[in-house]
Amino acid sequence: MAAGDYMAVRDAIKKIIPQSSYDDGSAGPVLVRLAWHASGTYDKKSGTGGSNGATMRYKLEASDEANNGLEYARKFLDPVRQQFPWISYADLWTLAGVVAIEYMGGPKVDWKPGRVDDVDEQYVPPNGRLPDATQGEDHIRSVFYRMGFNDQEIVALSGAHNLGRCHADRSGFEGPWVPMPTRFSNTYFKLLLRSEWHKRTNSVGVEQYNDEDNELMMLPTDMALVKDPKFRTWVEKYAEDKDLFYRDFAAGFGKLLELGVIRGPEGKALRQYARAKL
Ligand code: DDH
Repeated sequence: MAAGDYMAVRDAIKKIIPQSSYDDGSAGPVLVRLAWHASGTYDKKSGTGGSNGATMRYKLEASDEANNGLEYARKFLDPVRQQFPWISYADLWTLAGVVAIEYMGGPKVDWKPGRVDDVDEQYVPPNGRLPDATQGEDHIRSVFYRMGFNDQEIVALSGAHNLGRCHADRSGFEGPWVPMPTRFSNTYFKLLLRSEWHKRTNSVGVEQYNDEDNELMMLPTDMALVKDPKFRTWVEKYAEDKDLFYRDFAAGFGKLLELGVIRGPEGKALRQYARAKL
């Protein structure tokens, strides 16, 4: 297969998404989460973090509690990487997120190659940069403003919780947000507004919000999106207008994957470019 044939890589990623013995039969949601966590370490002020370098390959970042369970996503992608050894892990992880979103019925997200893996361990971002689900609106804002996002983008990106589920042995939370967690939609926003959510202590002693039947769940950070008036305005818009949500989600996710990726003259990204701009 010719180096640079990203269409072939996309096809190979699509083939590993159905996983009959995993979760809801799909690797899609955990692949989206890998792309997000690989990128969401970005710090605008210092230019550190972000998807370039695939620094989650290093133990320090892989062992950040927030990244528990992402080893599944990385393992699902091993055969793809074996088939296309020329693609950087940084490109593969971000592309897999984009392919998974589209595969599950979500919008097309712009994606550009060029991320590189040959990044020294000293550039691994410190642990603790990803959001903590037990917190509220101030914490959410400080984490996402650090990356350069505004309130509207925060709510749009949070719509990724239409996908997948929480696992007690990974985060301490348990359950899916929506009844069809492998189908991209704006149901999460509708449920946030329409259902009654009850604070419950789950089977491993962690507080979360559940619906009447204990089938669906919300995190404390999800609830902050309807409590905070500025966030709530956007939750209402996205609950009403699916096309608007898809458009804004695609823009936000595309921006997320580009954070800290500064390409040199030949399109190759270098961590050093980001640092030189400090
Ligand atoms: Fe998330 N997320 N997320 N999330 N997330 C979890 C699962 C998934 C937070 C916490 C959690 C985003 C924002 C936030 C996905 C995508 C995105 C879990 C459960 C926790 C906890 C993990 C587990 O137990 O396996 C918090 C806090 C925030 C926040 O914004 C404050 C964003 C922005 C995205 C994105 O993709 C743009 C996806 C997908 C999952 C489902 C993973 C799976 O395995 O299924």
